[in-house]
Amino acid sequence: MKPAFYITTAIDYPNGVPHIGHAYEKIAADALARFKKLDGYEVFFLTGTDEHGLKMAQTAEKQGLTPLEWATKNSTRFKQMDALLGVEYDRFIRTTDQDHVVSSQAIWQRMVEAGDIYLDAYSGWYSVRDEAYYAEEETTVNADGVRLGPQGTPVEWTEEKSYFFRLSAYQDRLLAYYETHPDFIRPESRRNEVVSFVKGGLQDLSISRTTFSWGIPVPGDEEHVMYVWVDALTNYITGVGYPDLASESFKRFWPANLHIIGKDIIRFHAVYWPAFLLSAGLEPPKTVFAHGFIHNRGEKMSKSVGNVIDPFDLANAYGVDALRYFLLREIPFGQDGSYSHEAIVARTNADLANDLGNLAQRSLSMIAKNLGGTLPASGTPAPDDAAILAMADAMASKVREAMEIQQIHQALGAIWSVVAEANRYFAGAAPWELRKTDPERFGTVLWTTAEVVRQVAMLAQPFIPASASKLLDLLAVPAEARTFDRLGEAGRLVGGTALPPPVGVFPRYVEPEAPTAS
Ligand code: ME8
Repeated sequence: MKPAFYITTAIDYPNGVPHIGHAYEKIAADALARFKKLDGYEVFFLTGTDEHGLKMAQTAEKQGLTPLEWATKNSTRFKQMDALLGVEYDRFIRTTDQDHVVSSQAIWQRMVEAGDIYLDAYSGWYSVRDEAYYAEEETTVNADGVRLGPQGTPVEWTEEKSYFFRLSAYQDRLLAYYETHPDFIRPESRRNEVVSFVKGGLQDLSISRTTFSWGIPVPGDEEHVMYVWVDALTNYITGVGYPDLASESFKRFWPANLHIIGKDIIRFHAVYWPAFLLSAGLEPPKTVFAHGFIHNRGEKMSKSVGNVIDPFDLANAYGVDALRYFLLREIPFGQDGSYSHEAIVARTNADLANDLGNLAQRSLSMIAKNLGGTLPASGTPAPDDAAILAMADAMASKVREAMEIQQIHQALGAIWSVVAEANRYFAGAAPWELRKTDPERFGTVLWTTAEVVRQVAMLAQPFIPASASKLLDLLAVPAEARTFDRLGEAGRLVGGTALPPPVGVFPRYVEPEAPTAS
């Protein structure tokens, strides 16, 4: 039986259409999921939308829609984004799904039974936009006399009855958990942040609201709806069958291997979530990985500045794989990064069109032109041939090592360093000269190059799935021979195989012509 691997993304607020930050996270998680699938795991990949809360209700009202209509409209757009970008999830969960309501009420009940939930009154500075209360000292008053929370959003003094979660009781257990599970929070810098936050002391958490009704009712007290984060985090267990602990999927996939989230929501995932799970008698996930933020030319994206980037526009302008490659290669996973037209064009043309595209195109068209499209035999390798082949064979373990610690950019770096070396090899071997002088070595160089391209394309599948698959088609690699157990010797190209006519796989990005002045 295959080992199991359960990976999730954050569930997005469908309070508008998706932006490039949403796309980035889903693409990264997709690459990690595809990698594991190709590497022999049974993968379950969960993503979705987080649809409750006051903000959703308020925006819906402004649009003249019910909250569910508004959520449905935008949730559909998130699904369309996934379809366009090749994000192949196993389930798209919506927190308005009926099974999720059942699951959220079940975990709540378990936390009640554990003695961790009590009713009290709450007052404090509440930000509707952040859906969070702040302490007085976290707020400031701006020049217009408006009080703002730490994220710069307006806060209002609010008093309500509320259920509380006894988070303060979990400080020591959480610290012990971080200590014994060094991989629970990644990257390392985030882990340190979380540990020092928890060491600073934890306050009990207000986890219900009575001032609005767009949420999951608290079991046994319908005047309250759950705080949206209780319901949101629970999606990760609903997705694999909670509360049915005996279900095949729950037994197989919980605890999750990897929650991929952005750096702004690490506290919810690395402090509240494991505390809720421990309270309910469930194991916390194995790893929470926080990625960085994407900025537009170094500037924070915001609707008011008008520099929010639409992933649909980008995919249409540059191509899906060029966009995926750019985001995953350019930004060290875990750090912030920037998007610009120049940077994506540079990556597309240098790495994809020139380096990999030309290598494949030149070698394959030589086979088509001079050998009638039949792959030559491997022949007797000269030291140069053996060296580049050895480098290609060593690539898988480097890529795997990087993916194991979510260093996606390093995985791509390892693949593209083989591409660079293969280009040097090809230029040095000068097959166009060997054709007349040494036909046997001519064949060996072309076979070797094709075999290196095969392994590059195999390992590139998680990142640029459509293009990698086209390359493998050009090498006549059958669909069932594209999993990672066929890397290296196990899947060598065989001389004598008929190859289809080569076509370009990586188009260069050419600037659209500027309209001529008239
Ligand atoms: O936080 N760059 O939803 P969300 C990179 N519903 N990532 C970004 C980003 C940017 N500019 N902006 C946002 C929520 N993100 C909650 C999650 S999970 C149980 C509930 C990331 O739509 C952000 O960090 O505001 C988060 O991981 C995801 O996009 C969804 O953000």
